[in-house]
Amino acid sequence: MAYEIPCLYMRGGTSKGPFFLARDLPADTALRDAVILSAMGSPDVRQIDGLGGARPLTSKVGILSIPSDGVADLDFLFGQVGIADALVDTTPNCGNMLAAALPAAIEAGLIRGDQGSTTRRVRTVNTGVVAEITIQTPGGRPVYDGEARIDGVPRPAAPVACGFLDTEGSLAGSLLPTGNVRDTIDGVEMTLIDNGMPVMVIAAASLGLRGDETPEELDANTSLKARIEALRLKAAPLMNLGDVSRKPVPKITLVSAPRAGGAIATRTFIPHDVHTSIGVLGAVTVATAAVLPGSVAYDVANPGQGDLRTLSIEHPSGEFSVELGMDGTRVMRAALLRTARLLMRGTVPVSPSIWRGPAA
Ligand code: NQM
Repeated sequence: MAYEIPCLYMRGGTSKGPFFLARDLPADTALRDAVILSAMGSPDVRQIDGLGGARPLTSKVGILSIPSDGVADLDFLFGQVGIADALVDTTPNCGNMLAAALPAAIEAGLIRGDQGSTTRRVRTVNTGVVAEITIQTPGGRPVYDGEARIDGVPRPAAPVACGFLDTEGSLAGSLLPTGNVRDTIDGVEMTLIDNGMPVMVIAAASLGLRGDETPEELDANTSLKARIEALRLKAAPLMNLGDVSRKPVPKITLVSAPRAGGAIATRTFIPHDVHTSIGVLGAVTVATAAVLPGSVAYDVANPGQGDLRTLSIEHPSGEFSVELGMDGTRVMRAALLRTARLLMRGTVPVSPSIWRGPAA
C-alpha cells in the first residue's frame, strides 16, 4: 500500500505549493528529494503526474519543523522544484512561500495560534534569514478572508505582515559581493547585490529594451535570454555563487524609470522565465539597490528620502510596496505585506517503489 504523506496545499503571496512537516518526510536528503519530485510530477515539462503547476512560481515546496536552537519559533525549508530537471534546490530564499509558513504550521498543529493575531519568528533554513511574521488568528485559528490586496493575486485576503532584519549577503556573503556598486561584464553595466536575494540589476536600456515589455514578449526573446544567461554565468562566481548552470540564483532584474508613480520599474528573470510580478526578497534587494547612490538602479529610480521610506516597485502585474528602515544610505530592515491561503488539506500517496513510509 502507498504511504500517504500529510500535506497542506498553500498559496503564499504570488506563489503556491505543498507544505509538509519535516517529520513526515524521509530524513535522508536524496530520498526526501525523490519523494518531493514524485509528488510534484518532476521531471516533466507539464508535471502532469504530480502537484506542480509547470511554472517556476507553482513548482515550490515548503518543509516545516520546530527549531531547537531558540533562534526562531519555526523553521521553514524552501525547495524550488525543477520542472524539466530532477532537482530540488534548497539554496535560495522565497519570501512568497514564507508568507504561508506560519498559517500552515498552525493548521498542521505544529504551532498554537494566539487569540486575535499571532506573531512568530520564522527562519528560512536555506540561508538562515529570520522574519517576524504576523497573521490574523481569531480564536487561535488562521483566517484567510480579509481586505488586504497584493498585485498578482486577484482577490483580497487576510494580511500577512512580514518584517526582515539582517538580510544582507544572504547567499553572496555581503550586500555588494564584488566590493563595487557597479561592475561591467561584456560591456554591460550592472549592480551585483544581495539583500535577501542575489540579484543582477541591469538597466533595461543597456540591453536595448524599454523596460515595460510584457513577460510574454521577454520570454519569447530567445536571443535576449541567451545573452542574459551568458552574463549570469559570468556574474555568479563574482557573487561567490560559483557554477550556477543548474541553480536558480542569481536572478536578473531589468530596471527603468517608474511609469505609474512608483520608485522604479522592473522586469525580473527567475532566472530563465520572466516573473509575472517580482519575488519578495527580490523586491527588497531591488529596493535596496534603488536607494544606493552609484547603483544602476539609483540612476533611474525615484529613491525617496528619510530614514523610513516606502518604495513602490513596479512590476508586470502592478506594484510591490517595500518599507525600508534606513540608517543614512544603508538599509537596516524591510517590512512588507503579503497574503496567503490554505487551498487544500490532504495526503499525497507515495509509490512504494520510492518510499514505504517512516515505519518501513
Ligand atoms: O524573492 C520567485 C517568488 C520568488 C521568490 C523567484 C521570492 C523572493 O515570487 O523572496 O518570493 O525569484 O524565483 O516566489
